[in-house]
Amino acid sequence: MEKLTDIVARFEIDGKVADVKPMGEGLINDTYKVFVDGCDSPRYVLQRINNAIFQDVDMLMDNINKVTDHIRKKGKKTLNFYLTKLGKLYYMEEISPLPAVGRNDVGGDGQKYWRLMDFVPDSITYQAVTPEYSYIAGKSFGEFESSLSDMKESLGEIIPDFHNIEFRLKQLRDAVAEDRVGRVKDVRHYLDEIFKREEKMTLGERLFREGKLPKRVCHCDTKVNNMLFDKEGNVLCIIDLDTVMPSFVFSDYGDFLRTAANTGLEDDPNPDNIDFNMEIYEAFTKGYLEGTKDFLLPIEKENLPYAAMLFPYMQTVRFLADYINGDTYYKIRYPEHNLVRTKAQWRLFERVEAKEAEMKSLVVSL
Ligand code: GN1
Ligand code: MG
Repeated sequence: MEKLTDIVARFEIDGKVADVKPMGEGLINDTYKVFVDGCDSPRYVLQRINNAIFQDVDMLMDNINKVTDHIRKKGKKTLNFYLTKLGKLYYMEEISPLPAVGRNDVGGDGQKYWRLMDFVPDSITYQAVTPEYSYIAGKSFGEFESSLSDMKESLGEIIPDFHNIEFRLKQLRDAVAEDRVGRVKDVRHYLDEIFKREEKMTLGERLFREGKLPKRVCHCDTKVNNMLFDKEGNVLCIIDLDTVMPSFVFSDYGDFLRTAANTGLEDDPNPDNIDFNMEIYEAFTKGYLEGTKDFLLPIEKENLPYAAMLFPYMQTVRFLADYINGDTYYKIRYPEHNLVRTKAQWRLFERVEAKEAEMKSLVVSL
C-alpha cells in the first residue's frame, strides 16, 4: 500500500505535501484533508472511492465532471478536481492481494481508486441546522436542481435503482430469506412494521409508471453535512456529488429533512432524543418551493409530505437489510451499529408519519 502523501503526489498539485489527516463523517468513501508546506489550513481533499459500491469509477468521475462543468459555467461554486500526472481524474493504486476479512469496500478488481479536489476554505459543515439555515438550504437545493434541469448531456445511473423503494424492499426481503448471520429473529417487529406500510410507501414508483411523476437530475445524498456554509449561513457549495443522477425530486427534499429536521442523531442510541422538527420542515419547504418555482409540478409539490416520510422509511429499510446481511455495506463503529441506526430511523419515521396531516395542510398553504 502506498503512503497517503505519496498518493497525493501522484496528482498535479502546487506545493509539497506536509500532512494528510482523516476528515468527515461519510459512511461510504474515506476522506482526508491534505496540508501543504507553509499553510496552516488544509489545501486539498483526498478521497478513496469505495469501488465495491461505485463499481464503474470511469462513469462516476465522468458524471461528476459533467455536473461540475455545468454548474461552473453558470458562475456557481462547485467542487474542483485535480488531474493526475497521467492526465486522469483518479489515481488507481494496485493493492492485490485483497485483505481476506472485513467489510468489503474494495471492488472485485482489487484496486484502490483515489481522487483529489480543492478544500473549500472558510466553509463550515453542520450536523444540525436552524430554521433560518434550513430556508437557505431549501432554496439552494432547489436552485441546484434548477441549474441542472437544462443539462444536455446525460448522466449514467451510477447505482441503478438507488432510491427505488420497491427495489430496496426487495433487497430487504432477499436478506430476510437468506438470513446469513441469523439476525432475522431479533428484528421481526421492524420487518412487520415496514411491510405493513409497503403499499403506502411505494406510491412514487406507481406514479412514475403511470407517467405522472417525472425523474430529474437530483443530488440524491442531500444530508445536511453535504452542504458547505459560510459564516453568514449562505450555502457556499454542495458536495458529495457521487450520486447525482435522475431521480424523483423527493430524493433531495426528503433526505435533507431526514437529517436536518431530526432532533436526534441518525444513529441515536436513545430514540427518545428523536423527533421531527416542524419549524425546520416549514422553513426548508418554503425555501425549496422558492428555489424550484420554475419547474416543480403540482404532483411533485402535493407529495412533498410523502417524500418527508419516504426517506426515514427507506433509510430504515437499507440499514436493516445491511444489519441482516452481516454489515457489508455501511461503515460501522460497533457490532450493533446498523441495528441502532435502524431503530433510530424507524423512530424518526414514526414521528414524521404522525405529522402527515399537519405537513399536508402546511404545504397547501405555501
Ligand atoms: C451514505 O456517503 P454518505 O455517508 O454521504 C449513502 C446514502 C445514505 C447515507 C446514510 C452511496 O451516504 O445513500 O443515505 O449514507 N450513500 C450511498 O447516512 O449509499
Ligand atoms: Mg457525505
